[in-house]
Amino acid sequence: MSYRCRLYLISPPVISDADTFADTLLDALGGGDVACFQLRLKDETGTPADDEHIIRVGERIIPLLQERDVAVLINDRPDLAKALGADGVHIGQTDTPLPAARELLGEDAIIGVTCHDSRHLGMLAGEAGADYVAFGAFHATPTKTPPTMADPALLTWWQEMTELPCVAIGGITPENAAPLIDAGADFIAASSGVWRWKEGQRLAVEHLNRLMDAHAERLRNTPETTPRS
Ligand code: 3NM
Repeated sequence: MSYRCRLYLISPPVISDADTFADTLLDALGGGDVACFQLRLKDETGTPADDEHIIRVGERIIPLLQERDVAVLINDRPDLAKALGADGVHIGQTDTPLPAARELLGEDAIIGVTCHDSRHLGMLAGEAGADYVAFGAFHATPTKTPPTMADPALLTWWQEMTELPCVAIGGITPENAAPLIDAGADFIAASSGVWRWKEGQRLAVEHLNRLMDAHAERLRNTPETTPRS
């Protein structure tokens, strides 16, 4: 059996105009496969946008994403995920606890948990019923001051030990994603690496998909030597 790593797109931290961003988003989606989109409107200090703004942006872009089979996750806020009809939520270690998010959103919702660089946090999230865990940051990023830096070997370890999907996050660009895909990430998460990519968001999505295709092709050709084969 083989798998293909997929792209997990994170919104830019600031979206001033929902209509303008909707066009930018459609351009990005034209670059290739995107598994999911996380709406995360927070500045570098971690201060979130106000609820009305998140709702305004969400109402504008969620239908565009869902009608293209891109799952939509809301950062930190199960209540807003429910209000907006999103597919799930991404929670940090200090946000709403997973059981409360599950209670609110139900069994079918996708709930992902930030686990920094910690196998232990990953295991706890798995036991609590997370649908994926996110490890990072793998590179310096302008989007957030990451609390930890993670090593790609963590992805390989996780991939060998568990079936729960892992997301690599933090400072990932088309230029540096390949070793993380090779290490065993099920998803590559990117915000600035797409929205600030020098050749534009569409080419960033295209480039990342090419890397993932190339990796999946290598897995198919050497199934016995690769993780999850
Ligand atoms: N979490 P970019 S790093 C949201 O390390 C987030 O937990 C991180 O944006 C972590 O792709 C990060 O621009 C920022 O680095 C992701």
